[in-house]
Amino acid sequence: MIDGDATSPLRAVLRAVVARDPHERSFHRAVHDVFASLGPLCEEHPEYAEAGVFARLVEAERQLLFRVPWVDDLGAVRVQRGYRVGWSSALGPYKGGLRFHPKVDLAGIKALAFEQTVKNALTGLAIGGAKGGADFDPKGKSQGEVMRFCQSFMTVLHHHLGEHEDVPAGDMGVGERELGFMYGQYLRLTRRYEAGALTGKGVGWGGSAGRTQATGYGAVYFLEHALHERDEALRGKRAVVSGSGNVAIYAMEKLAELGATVVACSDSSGTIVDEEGIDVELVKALKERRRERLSVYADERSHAEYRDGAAVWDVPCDLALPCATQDELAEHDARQLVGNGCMAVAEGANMPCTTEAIDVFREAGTVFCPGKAANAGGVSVSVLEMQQNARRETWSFDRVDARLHEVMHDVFRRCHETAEAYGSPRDYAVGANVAGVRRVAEAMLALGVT
Ligand code: NDP
Ligand code: 2IT
Repeated sequence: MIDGDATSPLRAVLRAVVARDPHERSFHRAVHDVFASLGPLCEEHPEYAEAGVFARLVEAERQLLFRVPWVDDLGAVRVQRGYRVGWSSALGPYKGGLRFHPKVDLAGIKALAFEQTVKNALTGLAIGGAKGGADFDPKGKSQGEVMRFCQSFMTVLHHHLGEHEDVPAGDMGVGERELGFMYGQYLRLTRRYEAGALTGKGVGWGGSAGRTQATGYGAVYFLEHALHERDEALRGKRAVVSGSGNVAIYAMEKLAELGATVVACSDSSGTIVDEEGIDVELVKALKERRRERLSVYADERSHAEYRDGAAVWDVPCDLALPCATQDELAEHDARQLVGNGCMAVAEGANMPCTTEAIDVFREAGTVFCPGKAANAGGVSVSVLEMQQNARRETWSFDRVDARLHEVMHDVFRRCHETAEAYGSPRDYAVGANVAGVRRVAEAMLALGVT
């Protein structure tokens, strides 16, 4: 709940958010969960509310909603909705991923763009916040269909992009293949080789080494710091990871490299349990190259068990990393994890744990690493990609990984110190929310009413 009396500025702003768009529940939740941490900050800085900072912070600077027509392989015309929400440019150009998934809608994109704004501020880098995507499902589509869709999407969006304006990247359903098709269309329409207009590009055509690994690796680096605070380490721990996409794969790879055993991962159809440790190379082959369902893993590794329709949360573990999608870990899942002795949860995905689940972790004293901090490695390496593009340089994987280590350490330190300073020691969600919002708020004050 939000602290303070019923007339507190935070409550008033939250009430106005709900009244203005009463059906946008996922957006309300994103604002509520950040505002719940801000009571002490709001008291310490009355000038924020006086300058309308909170009221401005819950409204996107701009929202683009557009038609994306495309022709499928049978010649039928199909129509999708495209979105790009530029939330805040107080700290830099709009920055955030594009998601292609049938459930994409405006409220969800607003929630993610708001969250991204706080995350990007927390990195300490010069980027604003944005998110976008479309209700297009790349699953089951041919290569040609995906390409035609991406080209149509970019035909509208290219007018609004650029290294100084808005720089998208990938997210769920948008990987190197989709970014390639979109970037190709961007180049064709703008007639400018502006590599810094999009990140997550392939290393052979303007991308950065280490961007593919960055989100998953970064989440594990953050978790490592949080465990270290408790005199614990990754080595010897049992971990479960939900999802088997970009974030999940590289979280699993780094966990294994640092001595943990990942015993389960999943996709939207079911879970694989492999007590010998998930074979990450096999998951990569299935998901990155062959575009198969995860169930095929059990056909190729006979000792592994496939649980149709199940999630990973009831597999006993020390560490749990939700790396698939939002609201995938609910209160009963949290209770199950805690009951099984899970000591730490690190969110690789955006908002995967429900508010109630996070409360369970808080009460149980489970180490909780919130997504806007733990998964900030992806967007941070996107900034390294922009830096390389601007200087026409190519950095080695080791150089990027060393910088990722530094950024994740900075993010952890900010969360840790801010949580302590604001009376919630070791509550990294409070630390992340306060540190991120404070940086945006200070910039907004300095820039006047914009
Ligand atoms: P991908 O599309 O690469 O992978 C998503 C994975 O999640 C797939 O394996 C998918 O399975 C699985 N999944 C989807 N829904 C469910 C479900 N209900 N239960 C179990 N598994 C499910 O996306 P990313 O890995 O890029 O993104 C994952 C999360 O991380 C998202 O929340 C995203 O916003 C966040 N994120 C991503 C970043 C990035 O750089 N890519 C950066 C920071 C955060 P299936 O194939 O069956 O759909
Ligand atoms: O949620 C995220 O941080 C991303 N999808 C990555 C954004 C980016 O611009 O790299």
